[in-house]
Amino acid sequence: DRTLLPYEKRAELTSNSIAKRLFTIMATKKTNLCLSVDLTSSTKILDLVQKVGEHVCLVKTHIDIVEDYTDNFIVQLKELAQKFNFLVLEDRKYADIGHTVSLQYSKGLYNVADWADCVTVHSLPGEGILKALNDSAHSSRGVFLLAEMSSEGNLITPDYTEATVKMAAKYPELITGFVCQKKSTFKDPSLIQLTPGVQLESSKDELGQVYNTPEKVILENGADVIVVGRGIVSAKNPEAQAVVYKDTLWKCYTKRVSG
Ligand code: S5P
Repeated sequence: DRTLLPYEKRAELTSNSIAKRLFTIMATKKTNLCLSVDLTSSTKILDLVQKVGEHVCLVKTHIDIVEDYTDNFIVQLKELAQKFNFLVLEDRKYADIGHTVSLQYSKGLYNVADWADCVTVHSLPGEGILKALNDSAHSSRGVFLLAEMSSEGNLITPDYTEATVKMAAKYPELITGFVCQKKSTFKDPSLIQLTPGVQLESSKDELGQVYNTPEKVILENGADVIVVGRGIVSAKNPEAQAVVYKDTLWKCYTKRVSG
């Protein structure tokens, strides 16, 4: 059972440099919280990350929702990443043919390849998408492959999930882990389970998002890194709420690994 091993042990098993760093950061900072900083103003993003950076292992961006993007925003975000020791995941969910994805990844306004430690990718187009990223990513980069989604009525089937996990096994140096919902989705302890759809206050939104509790996603469903967006971003006091999430999530993890 991969989920019973502590993060520091799993750090020793991985072939992907970002998975190694992320496992190590979690063990050192004692946090498995990923903040999904889904805000559209760069100042608001930087303010929030300044406040909660010390409590998270990973900051997840949707760079294409930022209305006032500049290269300097990235410089400042990366300075915060250095200062607080977290990694940056650009949640781009690439889903095109390999050639197009290699352009989307390393060209254009955002030049994601330049700054994101890892990115999210759909397996839908087939292996070419991973080949493309493998060729254009440098050695300290990672991919979280979408094997399942949190949203109601999504079209991913068990066969699709299984084929996704098989596809990932061909690229051990590239793959950091899976975005997924279930413990049974994969067995390899060197890969990281990133699980979104967590909120303490609510069980769904109006557009199909489904929320589970920290206990459920960590103890039952095998989550390693837990993505929280609006649970923190929309809280009255995001900093205080980030601490609540961090403590609750970490308690579930320590319970899990102590058997
Ligand atoms: O299945 C998924 C995969 C992802 S990456 N379901 C998700 O919700 N996400 C992302 O996690 C989504 O794009 C959003 O940025 C975040 C969840 O945000 P929240 O506000 O619902 O916590």
